[in-house]
Amino acid sequence: ILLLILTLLWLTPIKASIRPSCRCIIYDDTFGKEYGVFTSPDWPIPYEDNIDCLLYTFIAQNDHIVEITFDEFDVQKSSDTKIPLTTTTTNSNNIDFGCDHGDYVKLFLHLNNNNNNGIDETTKYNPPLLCGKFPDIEQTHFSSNSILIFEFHTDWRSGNNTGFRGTFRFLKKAMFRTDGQLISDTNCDYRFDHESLQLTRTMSHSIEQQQQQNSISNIESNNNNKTKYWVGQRGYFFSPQYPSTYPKQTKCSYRFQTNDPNQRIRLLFVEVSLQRNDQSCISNNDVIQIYDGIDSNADLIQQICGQIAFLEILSSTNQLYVEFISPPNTPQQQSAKGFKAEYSFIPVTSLIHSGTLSLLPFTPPLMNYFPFGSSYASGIPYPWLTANNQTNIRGNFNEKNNSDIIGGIDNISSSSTTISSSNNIHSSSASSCDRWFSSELHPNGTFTSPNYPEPYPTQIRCSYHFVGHGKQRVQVIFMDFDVHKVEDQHRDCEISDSLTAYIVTNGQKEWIDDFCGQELPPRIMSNGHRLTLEFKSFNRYRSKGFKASFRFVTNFGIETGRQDSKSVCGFVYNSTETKRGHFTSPNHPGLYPKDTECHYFFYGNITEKVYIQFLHFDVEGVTPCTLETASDYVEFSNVYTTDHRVYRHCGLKHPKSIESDGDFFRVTFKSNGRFDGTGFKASYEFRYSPSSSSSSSSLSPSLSMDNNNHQQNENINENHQKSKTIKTMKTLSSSGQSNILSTNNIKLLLFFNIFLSIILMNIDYCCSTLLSSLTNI
Ligand SMILES: [Ca+2]
Ligand SMILES: [Ca+2]
Repeated sequence: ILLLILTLLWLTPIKASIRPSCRCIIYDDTFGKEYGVFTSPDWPIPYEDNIDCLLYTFIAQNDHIVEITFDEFDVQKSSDTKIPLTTTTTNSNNIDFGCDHGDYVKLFLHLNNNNNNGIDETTKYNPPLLCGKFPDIEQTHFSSNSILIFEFHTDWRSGNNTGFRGTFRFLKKAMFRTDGQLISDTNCDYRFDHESLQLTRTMSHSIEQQQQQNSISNIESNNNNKTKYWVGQRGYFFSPQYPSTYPKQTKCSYRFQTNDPNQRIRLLFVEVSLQRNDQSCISNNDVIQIYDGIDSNADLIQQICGQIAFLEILSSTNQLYVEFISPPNTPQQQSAKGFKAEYSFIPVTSLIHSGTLSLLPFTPPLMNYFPFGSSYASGIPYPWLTANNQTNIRGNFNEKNNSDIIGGIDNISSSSTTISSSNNIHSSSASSCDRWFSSELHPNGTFTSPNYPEPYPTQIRCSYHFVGHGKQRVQVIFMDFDVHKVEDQHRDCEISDSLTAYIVTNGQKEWIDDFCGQELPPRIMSNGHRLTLEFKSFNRYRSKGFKASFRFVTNFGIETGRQDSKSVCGFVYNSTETKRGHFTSPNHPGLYPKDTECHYFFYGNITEKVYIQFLHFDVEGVTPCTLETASDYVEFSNVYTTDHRVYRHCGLKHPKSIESDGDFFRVTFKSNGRFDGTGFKASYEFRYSPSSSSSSSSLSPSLSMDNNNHQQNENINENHQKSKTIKTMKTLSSSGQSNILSTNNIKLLLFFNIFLSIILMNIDYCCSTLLSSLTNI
């Protein structure tokens, strides 16, 4: 009854203001089921022409939001205008993909409950209009308040299209509440101040000392002790209106700090869905910036743009600052969902000691927050809850592995009986062959195979875990390598003794390479602050194993230029400092790390131009090196952000030479999360060039190729492709299906487990629906 009264309150204004020609269907109940169902008229029989305006109105209780998901979608598209993913020109005219001249679904996601005048022709809808078929349209949509309306419009043209079928449900708003303290007079600036109880207990006798270690927090708690807002050890924070689309002109901040200098802040960006385009973060409007300190003056350690899942950030101190920016005055673009992130305050000791580290990477969601059981987490299941040990970074030493450790090994056998439980790694790790390297303790060092330089034992499996923080990457450089390789199996270490490298991508452990034989492997770099190497041996061969050095680097293995603290990976080359030199891709000559973006800024004198020549080029990708071709690329620009022309290069062809238009030049390297190469090495030179714009045409899309190198490149190419194929297969087999599943697919799967309730479709006037509801009372 309460629901209906609320319904009545909202409906009255809605009814008053809609177009008279609009008919209305209301969904305000799922009748005890998790989901309700809606369809287009006569579905799956093709819908009629000239429907003009049919309003689907979803009304939740005041403290709920509405989620709708289209499971089937086939709406006539009158024009085939397709917006290219390479939005080098962000033209707002293309936003509706040509739907506005035909049949469409028009979404109203941000209707306000309080001063609600319903919708009319002037109500702002949420672009884009939906028409066509999957994957042209986004499947799932959320309201920001308790009402969601969409208009179904069909024109006079017949198309024999079946329309749509979808499900809706109501979600508690509390699921998406940011746990921090909203700073007064701000829209979305939050603080997350955490008080370590342990510290308070142990240090209560020396408050002065405590103040020294964390002045800001304590000054406030002294002045204002009673209203001090402490957050828990763990919680969530969200972009505004999440999971609905975030508003333009947004600037939010999230400041984390703890009074315990021996705690770190760990963030896990569970889902990030910002404007999807094909630009590097430096040219992107909407961006999340993460600073390793109390505010934006601290070092920038991460920039997130586009779409990504399960990205982990670790602070290097007890403070962390996050900014989310969606600037004003940007052209109207497709709206995006924003982000969902989890924070936690963790003791440094958990980064140093192996046992607690295994709890570290991922914590389960706050189950109670999700009203419909454990599997719901805004569309993405938590992979560590479902994954087996092999795809789980935690499962580095499961029981099966433990039983592989047999006697006769000096530093292992004595303890093999104590390694009985995977939960008990902590206590026994010191005597197993697993090793943990945290940058909190070891900024660099060396490690070896067991017994090195004596032959390593048979039947072992050892893991070497590296955990950095901030923007640190782990770099491993091999010094000696002799691991028994089974011949006949060309370039395949699968059945040989081997050393295998894994990183974490999208929250999953991912294979990057493995090594065997006697050839010294190239240097390795992680894509983030974690890296795991696994060494395994089978039979009795007398190979001595390996020795390698590791270091946690913040310069991405780029040895030249001056690093710019305002970029995550930015290097400045100034003509006043050096006139010529070299620069390389990260980790060169090793494989470049995945998911990495680096910028090289060249500043010349006013009379100079920048001249660049590539000496080596291997950037995995296919022309035109775009998002659609899933390519890594090297991009050139004559301005700091976005050039009006974008010149990209990928593959093995390299430009012979490139000259800037003027005294500034930017080179950007960007790699994605799949496949890699050895990157590039290039020389640069600032050349005296007094007359401007005379030779700007040298930077043309069809850059000349060095013919001498061409033949050589072809050969390299062949070998390269071979190894790529092997890598592809391995990646697929090791990472399993879960990596391939998109959010939408996972959602579809979920539906198989859900009991659907079907609501009879009443195509009727709003008021008569309401009347019949009232009659039911
Ligand atoms: Ca039509
Ligand atoms: Ca790639």
